[in-house]
Amino acid sequence: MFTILPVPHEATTSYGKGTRNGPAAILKALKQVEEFDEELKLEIRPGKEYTIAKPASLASLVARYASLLSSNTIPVMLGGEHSITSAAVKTCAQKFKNLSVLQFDAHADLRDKYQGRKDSHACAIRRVLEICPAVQVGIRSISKEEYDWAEKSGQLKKMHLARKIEPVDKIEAQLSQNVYITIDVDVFDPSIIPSTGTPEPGGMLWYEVLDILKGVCATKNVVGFDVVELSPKKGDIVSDFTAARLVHKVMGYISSKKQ
Ligand SMILES: [Mn+2]
Repeated sequence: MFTILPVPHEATTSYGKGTRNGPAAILKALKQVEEFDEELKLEIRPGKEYTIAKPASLASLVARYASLLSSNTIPVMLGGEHSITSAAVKTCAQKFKNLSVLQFDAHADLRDKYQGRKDSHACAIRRVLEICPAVQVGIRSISKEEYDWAEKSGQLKKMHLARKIEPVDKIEAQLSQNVYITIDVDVFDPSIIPSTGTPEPGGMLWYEVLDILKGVCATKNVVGFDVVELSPKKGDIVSDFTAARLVHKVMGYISSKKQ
C-alpha cells in the first residue's frame, strides 16, 4: 500500500548540515519500531503494508514519483532537504484534482529566493503555492518580507503559529479533499527532535502533532506524505527513532481510514 522513497538530497542547507544522511537513519531506526500500532490496533509491516524503494536523486524524482503514483501505491518520501517537496506535490497535482498541502514546520518557507536561489529549502512552500494551496502549522520563524507577502496574498489566514494552534477541525476546513502532507521535523520542539539543521525553540510536542495528523488522515484523502530535514547527529538516536516512529504512525493513520 505504501512505498518509502528515500531522497537524500542536500544542496542548499543554510546552517547545520547532514540532512543527506536523514533517509538512511530513518530506515535504520524503522527496523526497531514496533510493527503493531497499539492505538490503531493494526500492523504496519515491511514487505506487507510497505516496501522500500531504492533512493532517488532530485533529477530522477519526478519520474520516480510519477511511476509510484501510477502503480497506486502511496509514496512516503524521506528527505533530505525540504526543497524536494514541490516536485512530489507537482506530480500529485497532475493525478489528483482539488489538491492541497498540509505543512508542519517551524519555518514559513515562503521566501521567493534565498541566498540567490529559488530552489532553496527556505523557499519550499512558496514553490508549493505556485502549484496548489497550503495550510501551515507550527510556524515560529518568518522574515518580515515573508510576513508582508503572506498578509498581502491572504496566506496568513492559513498559517497557524506554534504559540496558538487552532483546533484540528479548523485546520481540516482549510484543506481540500485530496491532501499531501509535508512534515519538516523542526516543527517539533528541539527537546523531541534535536537533530535538525535549523532548530527553533517553542515547537510542538509529540501528541499535539499526532492529533492533527490523525484528524486529517481520518477526514481527508491523503495521497502522499514526506518527512524531511532530519540531520542525524552522532550520539542522538532519539531523533532518528522519533522520525521513524512518525513515519510509521502516519502510515497507520492513513491505513486505518482505508480499512
Ligand atoms: Mn523548517
